Amino acid sequence: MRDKPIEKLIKSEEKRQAEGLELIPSENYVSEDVLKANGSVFTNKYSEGYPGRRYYGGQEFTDGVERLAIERACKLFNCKYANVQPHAGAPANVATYFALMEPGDTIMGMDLSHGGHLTHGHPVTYISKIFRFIRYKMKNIETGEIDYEEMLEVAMREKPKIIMAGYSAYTRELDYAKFSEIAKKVGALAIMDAAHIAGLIAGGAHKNPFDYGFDLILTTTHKTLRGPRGGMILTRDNEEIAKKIDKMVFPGFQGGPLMNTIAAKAVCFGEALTPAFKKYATQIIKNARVMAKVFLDNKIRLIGGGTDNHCVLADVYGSLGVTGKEAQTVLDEVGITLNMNMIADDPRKPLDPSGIRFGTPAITTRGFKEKECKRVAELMVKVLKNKDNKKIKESVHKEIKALAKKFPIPKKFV
Ligand code: DSN
Repeated sequence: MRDKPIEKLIKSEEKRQAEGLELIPSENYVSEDVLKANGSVFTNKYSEGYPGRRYYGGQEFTDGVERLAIERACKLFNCKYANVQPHAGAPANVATYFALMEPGDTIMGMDLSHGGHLTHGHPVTYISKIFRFIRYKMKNIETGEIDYEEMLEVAMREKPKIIMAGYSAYTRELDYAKFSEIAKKVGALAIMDAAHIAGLIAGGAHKNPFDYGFDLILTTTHKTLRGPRGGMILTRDNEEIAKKIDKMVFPGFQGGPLMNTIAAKAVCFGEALTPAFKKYATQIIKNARVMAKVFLDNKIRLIGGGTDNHCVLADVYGSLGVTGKEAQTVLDEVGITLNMNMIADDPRKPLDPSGIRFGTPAITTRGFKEKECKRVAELMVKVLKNKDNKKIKESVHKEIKALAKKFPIPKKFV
């Protein structure tokens, strides 16, 4: 590369990723093929519109790429329609709201501190000024059980047009049938924001919301799904809804699609259709459960009481007197990257909350099984309990580096 400062930063990031362990639950490593497609000449091409009806010439090959991405996405999630153009998860969510609602309409979503996402209506977002967001919460923070009775009661009263499921920091599998039943009762659409667990659904390790009557699944493509950074909107079988979505994504909301990213999405979906991906999806959960158990055995409170997915949410402040920010910093020092996170009804502030959130997608991609995950969790607890002990931190860092070396980031998965 001729741009030396940027080359140096890329190389440094490569080294950081290779030598440390990535436990941020929304991050992963893509295959060399995904990376190649993402860095391909399709980045040069404008292709506003959809396959067969574009506004620019020279679309002989872009159409093939987008058609393949759509076909594979539909096969993967067992649905009829896919829009693979959203640049990321937030635009996918916002375009969906605008496609299916009028300003002032009501959307019901999970409270942010109980695991919901900003785009499900947090007051800091601009969409919260356009639509009316109402909340539901967990009924029992210790088990993660959602308060379905309250959800029904509030939905009956407030008549939302959309009920959103799917979260950023939630560890239990959902009762999709209950969501659908409530949505039907009040005439709302049931929509799943599957960004975090799309790979678990695609790999058959989690139930598919479409099998339980959900109307749409919105997702990113770069988390458990292990593709390029991007978004996607899936519609089960309603052509009218799918048409509204297409119209809102383009020209309603976005301009030219990122064809290089769509090519990379197609490659990722192809990889996710293989038996190897099923094994990976199942292993993610086994690994997260082992890590959760180590924390529980050490009497560290977990929000939801454990995990059914890729993610663990620990109340480190309540259990160890270490704040989320301190935990994030001290673990970073020993080569473990994760993020501080609010816990349900957190008494502390978002920039120094009570919790940490960590997950297993990236280390599972690296080939970690239960044995290694148990060890990593033990080392995390050791560091958290001895956060000021330099000697312990040095020895843990050494062990983490050795583990990372033993499990290099793979270039191929199938
Ligand atoms: N930033 C994503 C996450 O880390 O969960 C959600 O947008």
